[in-house]
Order: sequence, then structure tokens, then C-alpha cells
Amino acid sequence: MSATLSQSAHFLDTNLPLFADLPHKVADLSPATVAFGRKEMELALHEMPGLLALREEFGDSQPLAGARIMGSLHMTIQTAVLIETLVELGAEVRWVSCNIFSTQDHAAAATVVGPEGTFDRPAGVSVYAWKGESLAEYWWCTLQALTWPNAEKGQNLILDDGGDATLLVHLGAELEEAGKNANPDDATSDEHRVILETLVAVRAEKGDNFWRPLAAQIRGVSEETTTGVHRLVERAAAGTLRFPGINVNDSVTKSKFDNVYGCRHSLVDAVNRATDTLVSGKKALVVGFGDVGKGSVDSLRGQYARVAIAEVDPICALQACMMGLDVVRIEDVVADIDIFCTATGNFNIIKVEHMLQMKHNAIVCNIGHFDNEIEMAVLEDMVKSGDVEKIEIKPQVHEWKFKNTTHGPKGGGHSIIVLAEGRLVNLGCATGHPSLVMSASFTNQVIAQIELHKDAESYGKTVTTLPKHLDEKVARLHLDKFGAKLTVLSDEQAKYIGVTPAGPYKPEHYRY
Ligand code: NAD
Ligand code: 3DD
Repeated sequence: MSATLSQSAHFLDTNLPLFADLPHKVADLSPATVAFGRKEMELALHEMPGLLALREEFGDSQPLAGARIMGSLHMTIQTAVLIETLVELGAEVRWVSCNIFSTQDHAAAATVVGPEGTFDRPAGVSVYAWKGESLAEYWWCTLQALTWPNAEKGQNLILDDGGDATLLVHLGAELEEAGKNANPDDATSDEHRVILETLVAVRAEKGDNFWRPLAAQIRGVSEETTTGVHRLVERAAAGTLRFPGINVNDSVTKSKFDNVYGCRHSLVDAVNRATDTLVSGKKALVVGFGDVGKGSVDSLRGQYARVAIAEVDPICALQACMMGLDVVRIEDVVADIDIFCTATGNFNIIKVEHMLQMKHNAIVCNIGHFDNEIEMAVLEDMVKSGDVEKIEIKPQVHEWKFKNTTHGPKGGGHSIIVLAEGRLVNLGCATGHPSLVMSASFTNQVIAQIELHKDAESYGKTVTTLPKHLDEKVARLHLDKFGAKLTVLSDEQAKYIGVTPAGPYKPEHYRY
């Protein structure tokens, strides 16, 4: 790596200066890794017609000229194609992953080098991401991507997935406005402590006016996922949102495709790659039967697992009944389940009290955004207390062996197999959703970024979704890939159902 490290203090256990002035930091920039990433991006682009179409439609007009985008979204091959689409439309971009396990290192490498660069003369985008980051490294990466070479020309847009980048900017600015410093002793989790330590370290190095000027340049954020949207809506309701947010998740062509069909593809992929355990015939419990839960159930049923669900929402529960699924409570079935998967976006779904009752070698995973769906922090504490032994089988696959239960082999302690340390399993143990599914999500993202760059100030401090005609445009862009032929509505028919022949074809309140 040619860049020299600055001399500022090292940050926590990263062995890296807090402000490293590095143009990028990825796992491996070797020619073979770069070439592998580039080839897979080439294959992916062919499966991402929406992004290809936007490059063709807007390549000349450069609608993102002047946009400086900081992205915090899983650094995968599909995201690499998204990034290069943003660049082709005129944007400057800096990027991190939004999860410590989801980076595909060859995607990061190819993105840093870019289409015109070489491994020894990278000419792509500043990426700070590698698979297997520590929590401190994760937040160090986020800080690097937020720190542009010229602070007066920092990011003016954020593209977020889960809201971590938006969170750090808001917390930093709020503390400065209150004339306060963060206090790591206020932390409610290991990750929260790292966030507070990050803020303390920044203040020590940059003083008390680092975050406010940075936040003031940001005109808006487009948010990828359900949990991130929840965080934005909470801030908007509390009056603390500093810039408008576009809720990409609730474009129909995102959540009813990515969240459903993406998880249908990638959950069983992850379970297979991680464990090689037969899924057919096994008893599986999916907790949460929303979009992700529906896709996850189909994924496991596709391998003929016997799937039940747990839900709190009677409508989703009734939908499950109509699909021939048992609707159960976890505590009633926990001893009988072979594969557990949480998909709620909530927390403390699978508790240690459940784990203590699980079958020997039951598989436990989460496909929601954060790791707190499974009580991982309590499990980690039991390692410290000697009640549980954590055994790495391979990266992102661990046996957690309970010392004091008696239903394990020969009456000894039983074990459970936890995937991706409770973090989203399809990106930690596999490669996430396929390109054609992510194409729809990311076409919405690019449209949202163009919209914010054009008109953010008109949105106020609100959270909005893209209009339906753009949702339908995204769908149209993907039909040819399936050889789908749309029927054309006659004027009379359009009038009869109260729409125009060109659409939109549904009222705003329509539920797909
Ligand atoms: P959703 O709101 O459609 O579904 C979540 C469901 O969980 C709801 O039906 C809710 O009633 C249920 N639920 C909440 N608390 C529960 C509890 N204690 N017990 C049982 N059920 C409970 O949300 P979604 O779009 O399905 O997303 C779920 C999570 O997955 C979010 O964190 C989202 O960000 C994430 N996500 C992950 C991926 C991925 O690739 N891994 C993709 C999209 C979204
Ligand atoms: N997500 C799943 N697969 C992905 C991939 N291949 N690249 C990037 C992100 C990917 C997560 C998305 O589904 C995100 O939209 C979310 O979590 O909602």
C-alpha cells in the first residue's frame, strides 16, 4: 500500500491512526484478486439491467455531477456495480461496508482499482472494507469514508444500509451542539461502546467542531433497509433528523423483491455453505413472517424442510396459516427444532434460555440487520464466566458448547452451531442476494440519489418513498431479462379502472 500513515494516535485495537489519510484500505489488492473481482462485476452487470439502463439513460447528462456520496452498504460484487454506476453518472464516491462480515474482498479490490486502474496505480473509488473487521475497525472505516481529503468538500449525500453512517454523523453533531463529550461508560453494548470511543477519539484529535460542519454539508440520505428506515422515521418523529431521507426499502421493487426473493435465494445458500447439514426433512423455525421471513420460509421449504413460524402480528400469522405453516411460540417448540432463523428486525428474539433447551448441534442464525436478534452478548459473557466454550469451526461458523447441560453426547453438555456470530447470515456465510434481485434495489437507490441531488431541500426533514411511476419504471427495466411481455391497456380499459394507459396502475394504498 503506497500511502503513508499519518502520525495521529492509534485507534483502539485497530493499530491504525484515527485519521489515517489512506486513499483506501482493503484486504488484498493483488492482480489476481482485482481481476477476479472485475470479472465477477462484468458478469453481474449483465444481470443488472436496471443499472445498465440508467448508465445508458443518464451517462451523457451526468445528473450526479457535483454529488459527493458516502456509502455504507455491504461491499459485494453487486454493490461494486452500484458504485461504478454512481460514478458513471458523475458522482464522487467513498465507501464502507455496513457489516463486519459482508465484504467480498475481491469486490472491494476491483472497486478501488476501478475499470481504468491497475493494482499498483488504483484509479477507482476509496473503499475502506474487508471481510472479518473488528468492531473498532468497522467504525474506523466509517470515519475514514466520512473524512474527505478536503473537509470543505465533504459528502453532500449519504447512501446508507441500516443507518450506521447517519447515526455517527447525528450523534457527533448533537454532542457538539450540547457542548458535551461522549462517555463510553454510557454504553449499552460492546458496539455502542466502540461508537462512543470513536466520538471521544475524534474530539480529542479534532476538537469540538468536527461533526457540525460535516453534517451541515449533507443534503440527504437514501436508506436501503427496513431497520435503517425505522431509525430514520424515529428521528423524523423526534424532530432530530438533520436532512431528508428517501426510504428505498419501501419501493415495492425493493422490499417485495430483495427482502422476499433475495432471502429465498440466499438463506439456504448460507446454511448449506456454512454447515453442509441436510436441510430436507429437518424442523425449522423462522421468527418473523414479514417480507424477509416469507422469503426465508420459502428458502428452507425449497429444500423440503418442515418449517414453522413465530409472529406477533396476527395478519402475518394468518398469512402463514394460509400457506400451510404452523404458527408457534418459540418456547413451546425450542427443544424440537433443528434450524432457527430470526427475521424480525427486533431484538432478543432467541435468548440464552432458549439456547439452553436446544437440541445438540441445533443451527442458529439471523437474517435480520443487526446481531441483537440473538442474545449474542449474553452468550459471550457465558464464555467469560466459563459456562460456555466458543469453538471456531471455520470463519463465521462457531460451536458454542454449554458446560452445564446434560443432554449433549454421553450426558454431557450440548452444543449449538451459531452462524455469522448472529449477524446477517446470507452475507456473512454466503454472498447475499443475486445480481438480478439487487439490480432492482439498486436502481431505486440510484434514482433516489439523483432525486436528492436535484431537489433535497424541497423535501424538508422528512422520510419519503419514491413515487409509484418510478417503482413501475424499475419493474419495467427488469422484465426483458425474463422474456416477459406486458399487455397494453386500451384507453377504454384504462378509463374503466380509473388509470391512464401508461400507469401508474395502482392507487397509492395498494398492497402488492
Ligand atoms: P418486516 O417488518 O416486513 O417483518 C418483520 C416481522 O417480524 C414483522 O411481521 C413483525 O411482526 C415480526 N416481529 C417483530 N418482532 C417480533 C417478535 N418478537 N416475535 C416474532 N415476530 C416479530 O421487516 P423485513 O423487511 O422482513 O425485515 C426484517 C429484517 O431483515 C430487518 O432488520 C431488515 O433490515 C432485514 N433485511 C435483511 C436482508 C438480508 O439480506 N439479510 C434483506 C432485507 C432486509
Ligand atoms: N443484501 C443482500 N444481498 C446483497 C448483495 N448481494 N449486495 C448488497 C447488499 C445485499 C442486503 C440487501 O438486501 C439490503 O437491501 C437489505 O439489507 O435490505
